[in-house]
Amino acid sequence: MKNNPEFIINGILSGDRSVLARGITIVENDLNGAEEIISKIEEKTGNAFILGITGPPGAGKSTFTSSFVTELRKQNLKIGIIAVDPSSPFTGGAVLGDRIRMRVHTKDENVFMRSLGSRGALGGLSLKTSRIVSLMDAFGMDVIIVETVGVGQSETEISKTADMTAVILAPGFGDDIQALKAGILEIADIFVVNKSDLAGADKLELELKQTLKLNYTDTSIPVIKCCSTRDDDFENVYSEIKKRVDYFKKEKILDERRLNRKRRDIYDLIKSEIEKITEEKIKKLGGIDSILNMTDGKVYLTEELKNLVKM
Ligand SMILES: Nc1nc2c(ncn2[C@@H]2O[C@H](COP(=O)(O)OP(=O)(O)O)[C@@H](O)[C@H]2O)c(=O)[nH]1
Ligand SMILES: [Mg+2]
Repeated sequence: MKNNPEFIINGILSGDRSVLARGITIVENDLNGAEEIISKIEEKTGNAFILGITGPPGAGKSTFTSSFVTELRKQNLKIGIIAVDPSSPFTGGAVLGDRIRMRVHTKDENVFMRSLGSRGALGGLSLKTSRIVSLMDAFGMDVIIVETVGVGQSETEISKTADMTAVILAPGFGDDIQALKAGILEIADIFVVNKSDLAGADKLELELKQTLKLNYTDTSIPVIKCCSTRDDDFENVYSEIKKRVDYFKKEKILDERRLNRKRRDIYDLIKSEIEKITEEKIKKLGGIDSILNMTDGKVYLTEELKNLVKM
């Protein structure tokens, strides 16, 4: 009863936090009813602004998120936070979450935080993230922040769920700009130079601006310097990000991003269906060992095997 799709959908649309949590669990683990929930919730989405926050571990993403959320709450905005940590199957996600919770608004009814690990990753983490974003969007969040660790391909992929991505750097973590993964620089719509209280922040800012000037055609990418352990800078952080959002809206960049997100999600969805079919097929053929027997232990597609797969 409690997992009944209709119950979940109504609960989410009426703003019930515990039902939202349950709905996320259903979608995250691909439990019965997930597709129905998603299909009915989709039409209620599109209101939230999705901000991706990425960068090297330790740069201060969670701390930044926490202070930024404090500022957003002054504007009375409802906030969803998704912390994705694909490298840590179980506890990692929770640790990230706890770290955010330490400062952010545990008792604030208008902030909802969720951690995502890589468990149950069938279908891909970006698709899962995207779907959880949709649930939060339908729930009525104004802003949804997706924090991902900025290393590797999968994180870059997840960041494409966002309408806009802020890359957070800090002295000591990415002060050698050249060493930064090209991917992380390319996905940035905004740069944040965090830990402005530490030596090296000015140098990092300067180097970053020079790199941008040399390598980028889009000269509008802002570099925002701040200290995330204090709230002082965040009025400015907010107004800089707001300016960028307005620019994105004006240039219709958001529409394009959202269409791309849909394209990627449906692609991932089909891929995950094919994955399921593959699993079933292998089972039908008697399991992976009997398939190896068919090929005399060699790894190649015999005509017989090809035909069996197609059947
Ligand atoms: N000095 C200083 N430390 C910071 C700042 N922002 C974050 N930190 C610290 O950097 C460490 C890593 O921060 P965290 O937000 O967990 O980084 P994440 O891994 O990118 O999410 C923590 O010990 C924070 O307290 C800052 O602006 N200045
Ligand atoms: Mg973090």
